[in-house]
Amino acid sequence: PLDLNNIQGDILVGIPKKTQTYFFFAIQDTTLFRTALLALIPFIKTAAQAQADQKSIADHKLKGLTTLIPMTGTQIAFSNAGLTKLGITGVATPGVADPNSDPFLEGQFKDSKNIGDAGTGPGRDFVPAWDPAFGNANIHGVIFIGGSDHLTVDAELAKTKLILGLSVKEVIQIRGDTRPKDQSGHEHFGFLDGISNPTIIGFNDKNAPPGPKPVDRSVLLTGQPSTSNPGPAPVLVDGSFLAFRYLFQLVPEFNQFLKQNPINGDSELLGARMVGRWKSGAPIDVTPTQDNPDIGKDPQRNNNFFYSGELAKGDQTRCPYSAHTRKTNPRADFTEHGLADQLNQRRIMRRGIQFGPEVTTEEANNNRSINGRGLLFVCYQSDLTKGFQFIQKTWANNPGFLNTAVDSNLKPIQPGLDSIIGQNADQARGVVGTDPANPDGSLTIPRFIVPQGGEYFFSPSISALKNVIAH
Ligand code: N7H
Repeated sequence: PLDLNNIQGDILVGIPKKTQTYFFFAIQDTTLFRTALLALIPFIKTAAQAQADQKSIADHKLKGLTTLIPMTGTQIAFSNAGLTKLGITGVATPGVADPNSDPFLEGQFKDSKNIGDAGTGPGRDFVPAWDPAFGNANIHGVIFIGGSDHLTVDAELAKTKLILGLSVKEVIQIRGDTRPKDQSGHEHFGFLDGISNPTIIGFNDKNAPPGPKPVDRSVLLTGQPSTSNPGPAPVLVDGSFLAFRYLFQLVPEFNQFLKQNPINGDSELLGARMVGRWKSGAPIDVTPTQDNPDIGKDPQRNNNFFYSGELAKGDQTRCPYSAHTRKTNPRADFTEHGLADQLNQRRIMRRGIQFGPEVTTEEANNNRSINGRGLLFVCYQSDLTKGFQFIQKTWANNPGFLNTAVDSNLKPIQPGLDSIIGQNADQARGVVGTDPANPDGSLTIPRFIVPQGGEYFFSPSISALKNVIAH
């Protein structure tokens, strides 16, 4: 069984959060740091504790109470630069022979060109156009604290910094906040997010709402014993790789584009066909021509769709291949073509939070962003080359995916990039299929998501923190 007291809470359960502060640090003194880490470990929230927190929030709501229960959850993860500084070896992507092409070992700065970010310079001297805080191997680790409100989280962060003392220095601190009132749970373009995450066999697959098949825990957790590897390295057991992306969203510009390119007079329809869901969360595969907020908020119906039947045979009338949800989880496009195992390996657990203020009247009137806002994207997987890196590079940024390479019987198509997250440096992206009446027609979509940094981290188990890293 899963050891829920050993796994950090965010990976399989999720730290309940209205706000979350990310404290990115560089280790100054390894001896001081190990001592501080030992003192910090009891405050790191486990999966079992996160479950208890979620239950108390659910019980509170059942009683009809709308007040927030003050709570926080602290998590920690390390980059390869951090583990190297601490003399820890053995955390790497299995099967990647060349350390210069292991995303974890080389770090996200070196991988940025590969995943489509803008920047300058040739080959391995490429410098991404990022916030300089995310410079090459600049960041050794991140402590992030999610919780109910700023006051409670700030107090927990102050306590954490006292424990850390002079062992680390801050590289950058970023605060994320869910959006206000009825937009809570919606990302900044306005779409309900956090609906589709993988369920795990033997953990939460019973009573799970209808949706994609549950996956093996080894898709998300490293160091799971198997017949071929009965005794995985202690540092890897119950850990997970965490991909962090600092993604700015150009919201007034996105809204203007929808206004200028309606489908059949309907701007909301264009947005829905770019995402794969309406703003309410209702899937366009279920309700292709108009939003249905009742479906959007109903867990029994909002993830129960598969792009199956005619759709999986190359049809784009209900949902284009370029839609964000179809590009990043092609469901029946794989399962109806004998590729269910391949699809399951690509599932990621998304745990991001929004940052930045609401669009101001001035920004809306001028269709131009003045303030920075977007998504502090976080996802977990046991292998970055199968999860985040693969989805971004080989699916979202690849104009040929999904195509006849998956099934030679499919009608040949060239879907273009993922309408939302597809990255082609700073260039506009060509996308096919947004207009259901003209499925072969293409649309040029400017870049509305601007990556400003990121790093690949490893999120160790409590036992690995105690017995290996702080040792
Ligand atoms: Fe995406 N968006 O608002 O358009 N995402 N995403 N994402 N995303 C999803 O189903 C969004 C990003 C995935 O199982 C929804 O939970 C934005 C990256 C995956 O059907 C919405 C950004 C990557 C899924 C958004 C962003 C992914 C998913 C629908 C950046 C990976 C589940 C809600 C600012 C490389 C697909 C839901 C499935 C869903 C949006 C980033 C991946 C609304 C704005 C970088 C796997």
